[in-house]
Amino acid sequence: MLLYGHGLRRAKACGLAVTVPGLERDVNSYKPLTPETLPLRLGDIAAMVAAVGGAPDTWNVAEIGDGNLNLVFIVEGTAGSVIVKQALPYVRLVGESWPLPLKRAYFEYNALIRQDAVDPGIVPKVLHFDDDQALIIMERLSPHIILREQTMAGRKVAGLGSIMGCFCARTAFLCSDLAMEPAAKKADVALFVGNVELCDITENLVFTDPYFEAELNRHTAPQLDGVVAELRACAALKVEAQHLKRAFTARAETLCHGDLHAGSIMVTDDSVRVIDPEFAFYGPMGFDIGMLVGNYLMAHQAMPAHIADPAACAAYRDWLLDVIRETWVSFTDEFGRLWATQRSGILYPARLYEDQGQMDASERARDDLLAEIFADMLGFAGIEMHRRILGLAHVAEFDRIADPDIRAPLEERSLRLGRDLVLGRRAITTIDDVLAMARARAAPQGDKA
Ligand code: SR1
Ligand code: MG
Repeated sequence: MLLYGHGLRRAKACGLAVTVPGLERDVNSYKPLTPETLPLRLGDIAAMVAAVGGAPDTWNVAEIGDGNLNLVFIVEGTAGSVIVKQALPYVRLVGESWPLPLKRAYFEYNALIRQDAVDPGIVPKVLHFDDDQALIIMERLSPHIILREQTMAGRKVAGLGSIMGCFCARTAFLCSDLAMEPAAKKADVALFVGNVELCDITENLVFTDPYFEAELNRHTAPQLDGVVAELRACAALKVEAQHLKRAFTARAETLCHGDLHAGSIMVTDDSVRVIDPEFAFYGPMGFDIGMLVGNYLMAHQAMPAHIADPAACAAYRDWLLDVIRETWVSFTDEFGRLWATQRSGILYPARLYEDQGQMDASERARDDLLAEIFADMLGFAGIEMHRRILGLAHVAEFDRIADPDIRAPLEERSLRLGRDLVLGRRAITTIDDVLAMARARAAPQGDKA
């Protein structure tokens, strides 16, 4: 049977089994944790006891999950604290009417260990994984906070652009056929291809729902009704959105984080860590960096509502644009370094280029690939900007603007910039052009809208 759209959810509701080989679990033993049951249930896990310290019945446990999908607990004891993340069998944001498989914890665990291997220290250290209970016990990042909370407070993060550019380049390059052994790469593609339901969320909520009146959508109405109608009537935009969706579904190039927004990054003023790769899948090299850039661009557009002083706001917005530039520059630098030093996979082999004395051919192949990633990045950024304003899952940068008459004009600027990026992505050639487009669309300084 072919399942498409929200078909997987419908299939499950009808009792049709959708299984992934090797991922059968003991469904009867799974039970969601509570702060009361957690110490007893996890108190005999050696890694947990060592990290938290003291007797389990003295642990302080708090459920802090405010994301869309899972339970998240902080567990504190005499020696320290850890995070326990457990999948729920449904979408927390929506409720039990939207079932979601527990196996997403397995994909998150597998993504975390791969991300740590290619970019050591960037993700929380995994202390324990329990497939049946769909839970991961991991390092607690402290005093880190979610990146979008930091940016809405107008606080900078030293090295943000370069660290995230490197992370995106390392995962893009080292988890692809540019670097991996073909058998290992194909085994990984096969492993992550099981993350069907999380990809289904992205395929629908990100690439499709924003462009028609889907049931789960919401937008600031009636203020945005005009621009929403305009976007949904734009044939070229809807064609490009589906070209990008085809890239998402068909191009299993590399291991993508899959949900790299400003809520999937934790920071201090000088530290950057990546969390939450449960949407991991094999996809286009420009997907993660595109989502990330889309989030920075939304923060840039929304900032007048968060920083009252016009001069401070202008300076902070310039910093956000610098972060975008630095992200892309670091991505290309790191990608180029890996191209020169770790191109051991089956693609663009040195025996065709460098070994023949043709450095120029190697550089041309690299630059062609980077140009393709750049265009994809802009397309995915634009789509992310649309879905976060028109779809089910919004961003706090806009949602926390209480007055719809202030929020809507800023959202509209973002929607229009997103459209410009999606439609213009093949013609835009430099990151400075993108920053100029963002400036041109932005609300004038001192003007909240
Ligand atoms: C139903 S899940 C909605 C969104 O939350 C996640 O964080 C992903 O971004 C997903 O698209
Ligand atoms: Mg998440």
